Amino acid sequence: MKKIMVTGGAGFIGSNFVHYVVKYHPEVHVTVLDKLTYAGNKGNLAGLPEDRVQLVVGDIADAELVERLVKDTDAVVHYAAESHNDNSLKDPFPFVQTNIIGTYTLIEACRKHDVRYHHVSTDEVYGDLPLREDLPGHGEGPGEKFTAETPYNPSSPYSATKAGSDLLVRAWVRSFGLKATISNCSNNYGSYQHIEKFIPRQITNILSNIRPKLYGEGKNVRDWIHTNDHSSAVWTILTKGRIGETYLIGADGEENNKEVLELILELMGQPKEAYDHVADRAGHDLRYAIDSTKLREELGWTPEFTNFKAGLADTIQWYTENKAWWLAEKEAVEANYAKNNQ
Ligand code: NAD
Ligand code: TDX
Repeated sequence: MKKIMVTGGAGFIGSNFVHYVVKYHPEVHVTVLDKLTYAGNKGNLAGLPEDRVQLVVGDIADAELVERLVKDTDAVVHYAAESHNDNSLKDPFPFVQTNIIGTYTLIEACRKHDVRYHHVSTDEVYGDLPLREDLPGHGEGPGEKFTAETPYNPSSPYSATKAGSDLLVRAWVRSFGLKATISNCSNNYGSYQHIEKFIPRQITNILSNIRPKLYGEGKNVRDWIHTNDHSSAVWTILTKGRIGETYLIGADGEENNKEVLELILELMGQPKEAYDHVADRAGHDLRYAIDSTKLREELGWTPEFTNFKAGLADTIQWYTENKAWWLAEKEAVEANYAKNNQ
């Protein structure tokens, strides 16, 4: 694999993957296809060698452009998406357009030119799980975490469009022999994450003297993974995964939102109670938890960045030292949340 195309490579997780490939796989050239929406930032690719990484600004739903790029590549790794649940509740259309039509456009081009395709998706396609305390095996019994066999049951317009895109890929594998793999990962954190998302929103609130905002009671559980570990997992699946298979990516990082917020407050030297409870998200998923046994046992992947407190401290340091990356957007992001009392 000498040439790969990474869609959404100027976003949070896609750009991390591009940095990962440049660092660890010097034989590979990367073409990034990214529309540079509000969530994309050229600066996320700053410092990468021009002979290794080329940015093409364009839309994954532009069939002509996509075909031109795909026919000249060995593999496509598809990260581009509208990615924020709260936005999907306000205006679902861009989610349908990018996540479904965009994916369709990519897999059609890959099928036509017989190009290897990896589809990056989310654990949210499986819906949500009960809290551990309400389960007989306390979250460790059979069926008490998501596996590749869990039925799809998405809750939000975002997760429904991601589920739809996954199902398109599965159908293209079965009906057309598309050489595809799918990964469904849990919640990522790390540097370069857009400040609309939970962890960077709270860090940048504190840095802006705004009180952090917790939805509802904060009992909702997310299974946190450092984005560096997501990148190594995707590379492993791209290079060693079995065609047609779905692999779940997770690092056993379950925490409830209140615990995460209290840890951020502690690491930033703030009182434990210095936050506001705000309006809950409509249809808010209760708990996500990934069983990544298949990926670990079949492909030998293991996460490296499993000390959540240390990872959070590094992330806080990054947002503190890189105010120029987020400051200009902060006011508008908060004004948008305020419209919904969030
Ligand atoms: P992000 O919103 O930070 O980045 C998305 C990128 O896609 C941006 O650079 C944006 O400009 C680009 N993009 C959007 N629409 C486009 C279009 N029509 N054409 C070309 N480019 C377009 O998202 P992220 O958090 O980095 O997520 C990346 C992928 O990983 C998504 O597919 C998401 O569903 C998946 N995922 C995210 C998480 C998470 O915790 N953030 C977890 C699991 C899976
Ligand atoms: O201000 C907030 N307060 C709050 O309590 C925000 C923005 C969020 N929350 C809660 C909602 C969730 O329970 O924090 C949790 C995490 O929220 P998000 O960062 O919006 O992530 P989530 O909705 O869990 O989805 C994320 O993980 C799966 C990504 O945004 C998706 O792209 C990915 O598929």
